[in-house]
Amino acid sequence: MNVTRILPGTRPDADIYALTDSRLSLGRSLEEVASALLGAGVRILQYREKEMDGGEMLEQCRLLRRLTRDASACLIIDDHVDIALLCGADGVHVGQTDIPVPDVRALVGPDMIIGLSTHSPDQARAAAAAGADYIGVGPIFATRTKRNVCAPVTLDYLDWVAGNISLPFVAIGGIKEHNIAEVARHGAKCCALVSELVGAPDIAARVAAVRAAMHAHDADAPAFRNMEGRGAARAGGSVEYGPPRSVLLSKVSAAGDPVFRPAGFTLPPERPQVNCGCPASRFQSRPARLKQSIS
Ligand code: TZP
Ligand code: MG
Repeated sequence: MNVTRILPGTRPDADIYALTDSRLSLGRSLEEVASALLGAGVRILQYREKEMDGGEMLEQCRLLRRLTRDASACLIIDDHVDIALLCGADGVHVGQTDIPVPDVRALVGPDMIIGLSTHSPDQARAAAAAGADYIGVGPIFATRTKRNVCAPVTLDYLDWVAGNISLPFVAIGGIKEHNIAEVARHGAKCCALVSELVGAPDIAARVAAVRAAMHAHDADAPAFRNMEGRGAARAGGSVEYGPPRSVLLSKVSAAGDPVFRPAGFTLPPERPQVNCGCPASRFQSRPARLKQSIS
């Protein structure tokens, strides 16, 4: 299998992870939306459609495979292992109630990337043990995009993952231009966005704006000075970047794991688990405005 193995946050242009959603695309075709994202330098693209027949999904994924291959971008398919295999995707992304990671691995083989959504420390640890290649961390904020999503895990869970998990991870859920800097400050080197990107009238401009916002805080870091155009790392581009931010960070966790976290970082205290059906409940310590229910 010839996999374009771009894992979240592992290189400068793996900072933005875009997901498709035909309901939010302002009537534009998948080809138009995907071409705009890829042309703007997005290098991780997830196909995510919830209400479409399998045949049409496969056709769309084959189109995306062509577009992503031409752009040297990574294609991940949400949920559908069969479609991922049939279209030759680079990876598949599953949730906690989908086919378990070891079973997905048995189907797709050793090379295909497997991403797993997580909402709690237990799930994050289990994801690593199960053989996931990266984890999703979210929903960080409230979102209307995903139905039946659990309450926001808040930035507290992101802090915990950044300090304790060595797998690549991507923050997701309610991330927008106005709050992405905060998410990055809490350790996310890669952010996944749906409505903010595919719902933008000018997708290329929105990608550039989101990237600029995400990296605004990098300006103080010596390694990121003079990185003109970082936000526009584009199709086929060969922009040279400074060393990743991780080299500036302390490398040893309290548990001795080789993880990266800022000097002076302290782990949030463990909180008792409240059984409300949502495994993220232990992190629901943020203000009530972040706890609003999801429609
Ligand atoms: N998983 C957790 S939240 C979410 C998914 C797929 C949707 C995020 O959408 P948006 O529009 O970026 O809030
Ligand atoms: Mg799923």
